[in-house]
Amino acid sequence: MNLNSLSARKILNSRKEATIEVIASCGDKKVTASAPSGASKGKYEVRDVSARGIDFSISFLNVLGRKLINEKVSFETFEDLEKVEAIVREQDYTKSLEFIGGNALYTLETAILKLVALTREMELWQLLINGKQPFMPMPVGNAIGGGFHVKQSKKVDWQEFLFIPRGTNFFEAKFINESAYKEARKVLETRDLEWQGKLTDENAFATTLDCETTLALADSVRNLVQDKFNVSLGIGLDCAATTLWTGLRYRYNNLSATIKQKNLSPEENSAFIVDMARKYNLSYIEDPMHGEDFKGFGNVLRRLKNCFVVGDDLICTRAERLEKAIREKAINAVIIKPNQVGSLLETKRTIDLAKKNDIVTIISHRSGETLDNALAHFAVGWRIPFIKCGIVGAERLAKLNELARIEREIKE
Ligand code: 2PG
Ligand code: MG
Repeated sequence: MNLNSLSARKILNSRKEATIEVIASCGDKKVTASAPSGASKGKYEVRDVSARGIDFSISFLNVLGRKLINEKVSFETFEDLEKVEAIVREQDYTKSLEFIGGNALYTLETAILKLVALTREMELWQLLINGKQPFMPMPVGNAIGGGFHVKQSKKVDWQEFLFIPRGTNFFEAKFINESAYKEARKVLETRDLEWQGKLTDENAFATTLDCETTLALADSVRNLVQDKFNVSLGIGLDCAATTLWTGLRYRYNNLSATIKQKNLSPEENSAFIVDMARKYNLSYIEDPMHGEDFKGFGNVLRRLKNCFVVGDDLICTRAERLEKAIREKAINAVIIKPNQVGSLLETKRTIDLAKKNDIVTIISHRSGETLDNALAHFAVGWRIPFIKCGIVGAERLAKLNELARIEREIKE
């Protein structure tokens, strides 16, 4: 496939921030790809856009697009992205993609892959899966939240309270999460009298309750849903602990029903989280400690059985950080966010390393999202067992509905 056109423009994401969209064509085939953006970012993520601003990233893409067309660079496989990255690296050799921005590279590569798939008359996931057997990921859905995803001052300190259904198929699991979301609203209305209907950036309920009371609420919702549908539902947390870390201690503003403000030492923080995980039988804890604390993650992991201890800000989708986490036995699961590194080739290297070392992978959206559904295809194409992409809202449903469609087509 040779490109006939490739251009970039500015669009708004779900948080009404400007982001990049790439439009590419070959003959009468045309695709678009757009990039998400995080609010609670890891220190080792690439920049979203160029240090010179989003307009510079867009101009860069427009110039690069002309170069790819003039030089008749051809793309047939995922590995052909090497050709793009070789050119990009000549322009920007910085680790954090200071010059072009990670979202420029991410949208460019995603658009090229979509176009390759379209011209080869296959779906994006089929291009990526390389003839292997597909299986569907299970959804990890954010129903209640706080932290950096909420503006109001009275909020829960942890960023996300997640439901993880054990459905027999994706469609059923998605339905269970939607039901849990509806039940959560009803329970919240009776227990959080200060809640004014506010939602987080990911459309989760922005409770004013403290950490432990919110967990107890999630536990009631789990019981209700399990009884109603005779299914099994797990509860997870994304503490996003880097956002609470002051450099010495973890600052909580809404810790428990009896203790409001408290600064916990690293030992106290991990003890509190382990205690909560045991008490509420959590099956998933993301970023319990701040993004540099490999040892602290390891302490949590050692003390919990049957629980995913997940590195997000700790790893930032970087293979070398995952290597360190494996060496230090810090985690047993890892978040994969392609735009944390910009490069899809690097994203895939991190996934392969995780799989080789029995680290569970969870592909994830960002809190600021677009209607792009590529994430659903990455999940199936790279055979990733879990996808974290919210429960409701157009930009979240773009991925969930696409997965339901893919599942139906795989079955046919
Ligand atoms: C996270 C994400 C997505 P953000 O921390 O896992 O839920 O948030 O995109 O703001 O980094
Ligand atoms: Mg996270």
